[in-house]
Amino acid sequence: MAATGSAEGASDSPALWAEVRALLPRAEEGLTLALSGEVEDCVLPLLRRARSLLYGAAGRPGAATAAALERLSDVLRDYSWEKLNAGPWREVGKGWRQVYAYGCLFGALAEVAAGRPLARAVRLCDLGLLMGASVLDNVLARLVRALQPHLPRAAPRDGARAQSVRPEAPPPCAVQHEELIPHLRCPSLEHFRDNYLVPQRPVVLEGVMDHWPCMKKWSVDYFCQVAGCRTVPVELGARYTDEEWSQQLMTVSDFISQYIMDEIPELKEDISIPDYCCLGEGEEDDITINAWFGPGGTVSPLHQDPQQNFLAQVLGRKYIRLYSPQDSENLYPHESQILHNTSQVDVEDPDLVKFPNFTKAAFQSCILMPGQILFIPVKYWHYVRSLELSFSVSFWWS
Ligand SMILES: O=C(O)CCC(=O)C(=O)O
Repeated sequence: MAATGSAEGASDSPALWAEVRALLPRAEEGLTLALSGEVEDCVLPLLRRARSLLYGAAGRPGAATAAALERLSDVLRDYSWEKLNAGPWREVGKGWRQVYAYGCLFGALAEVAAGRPLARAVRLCDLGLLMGASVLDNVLARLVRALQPHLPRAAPRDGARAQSVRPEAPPPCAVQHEELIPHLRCPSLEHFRDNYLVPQRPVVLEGVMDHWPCMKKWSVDYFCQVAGCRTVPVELGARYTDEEWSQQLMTVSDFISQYIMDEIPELKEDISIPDYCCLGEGEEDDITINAWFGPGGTVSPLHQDPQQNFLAQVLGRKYIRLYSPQDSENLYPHESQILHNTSQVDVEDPDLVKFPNFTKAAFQSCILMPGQILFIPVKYWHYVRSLELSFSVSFWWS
């Protein structure tokens, strides 16, 4: 795909409009506006009006049509946004999330039609992807993919490399009996299954991700270049159990510039699902891939997850401790349902008056280096502290 935008990444190009338009059904009836949940009746005429504006124009819509489409997008997004934020997330109807996604879609299309710089269109797509529900065969993901090559690439920052290591990373403190997690180089599937997966023993795998493109390509500059303008949810605060912890939507560039100094397919192409996942019973599509990107000192408090996990380290090092699920009662899980998978103990500075049995829990630890993959069995408690700017990818599988 050739880049056709101007220096600001403007969309003032008939070729770009044609490319974007080709992502939508050819005929107006094809864009059914079908919703998978109930919404108030007043919304449907707005959706239909936006659709007919889009299909009424032969070729790229003119300025007046683009402005009308933008106004409808604003109304659809504002109205559904209220519904999205009216109660607990799990109670938000899918229909309203789809209305929000349509609002974002019409807004992004209006931006392209108006020939404006593309950053806002990309932001609208990202908001729809994050807060909306899929419509038209995930059109927002396809649209953002089409727009991205037309955006300007951020200039690399002077001399900065992601791998700069803070030499005086605080040493992990040893409180109890500690055992090192064993390391293994490219074990066969059978060996991994029989000695680690079946008995549910953690292991650090080496050499498995050496060929992944991310090992050569990923750096902070690279993230700024390929994803700087993408909006992502960012967790703010040292650990999610802190009072002042919060989440905010911001662009990758803002996050990197403000806090370091998902959902991005370009980065996904640089990793592979470890072959060992085929030993599970689930389908490959059911594997959840999460990216963990943050500055040195970021802590994931001791917690457990309901699936097997391969935590693959790409940039920076992480200090990791593992506790067996058999030790759960010595780890004092929070009582509230929402934090029931999280220990109350600050594992590197435990309050032994409040949590005296914590010393009874044996743990294994490692410093996970770039290129290593840690196998964390189902429900194994894990505590993670990044020792410097770090990027890891986890694969939750069953
Ligand atoms: O790397 C981290 O900070 C946390 C990783 C984690 O908790 C997970 O992969 O489940």
